[in-house]
Amino acid sequence: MPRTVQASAKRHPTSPVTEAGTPTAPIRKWPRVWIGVMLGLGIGVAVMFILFPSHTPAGMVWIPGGTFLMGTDEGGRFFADAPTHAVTVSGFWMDTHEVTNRQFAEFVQATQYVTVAEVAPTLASIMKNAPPGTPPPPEEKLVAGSVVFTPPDHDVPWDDVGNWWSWVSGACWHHPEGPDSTIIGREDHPVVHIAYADAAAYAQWAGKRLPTEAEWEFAARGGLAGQPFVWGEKEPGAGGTFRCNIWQGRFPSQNTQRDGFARTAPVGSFAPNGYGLYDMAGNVWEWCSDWYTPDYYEKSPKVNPQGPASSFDPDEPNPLLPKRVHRGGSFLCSDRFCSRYKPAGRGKGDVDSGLSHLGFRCVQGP
Ligand SMILES: [Ca+2]
Repeated sequence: MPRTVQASAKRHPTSPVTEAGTPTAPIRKWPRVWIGVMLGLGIGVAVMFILFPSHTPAGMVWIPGGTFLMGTDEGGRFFADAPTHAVTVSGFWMDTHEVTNRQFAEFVQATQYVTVAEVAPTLASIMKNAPPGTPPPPEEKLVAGSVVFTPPDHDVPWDDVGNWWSWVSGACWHHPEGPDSTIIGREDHPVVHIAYADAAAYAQWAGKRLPTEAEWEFAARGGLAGQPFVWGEKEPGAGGTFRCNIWQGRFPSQNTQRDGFARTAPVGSFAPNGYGLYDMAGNVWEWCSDWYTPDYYEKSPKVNPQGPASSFDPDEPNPLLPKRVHRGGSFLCSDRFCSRYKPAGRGKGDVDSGLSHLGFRCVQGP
């Protein structure tokens, strides 16, 4: 009956019926609807996975990634963190805290790993990176050891770090201040005297890797934009509550320890940042995988920058001494000397040198 067909078609102009009166629209439209639903679900699941992936690795938190303003235009004594520039990083997992003595001991027990500081350097290894004309050190100086913070008992000029750093034979991760010191009682403090190769070996053993400098800074900011500190804008000790382990008093001779710690603090002693990360300011410096150059910020790629191809430090007698980036500052950071515990603050270090305020934490891809 043509009239009925026409009448029905009129009532459902986009849903014609067959002559038998069976609507065709469900047959033709449902697939489109389902395609839309499935696409929507798929995109939703992908977004949820990026934002909140399942199977959180133990001791890690998900850093969602995104675009942020890296660096600072604040200027100051250490200005290698300028200019501010937009950088995008992909999401990743990050250790909630610095690798502890307890964790590093597990690694050493499992692998029999020996750190750089525990092996006597060879003359060749020392001279390899020495400036031309440097006389070779006497043989008795070729002993295993590391560089230890040794505070003077009086004010000293700041232009010579030798006034508070000493080479101590026998200093290493399990003897942080020298052979007579121990980590017993400091199992949950961050491991220190870690050379870059040591940190990388631990990360590989743990199925992880070291963060890039961009990843580290993104994570340190904890989701905050343009704030001077990893927790926001309040000064570290505002209101009498300290927010990180840095230095109080006259650096380097007088540490009033108002934050409770003269040297390292147990990880997690202070409140975490917005991503749930502890000690992203102060306690110990942390290795990043980027080689160090002072001008990288001016020309770094915008997406997932990995650092320059090699290092260069014009402040060194040998500018080609291999150095990588340190981040986060340490218990030695003092507003009177340097404030590199701020999220943009950069450090740098000889890849073969551990120090008593240098450790690391790891990251892992999704
Ligand atoms: Ca302190």
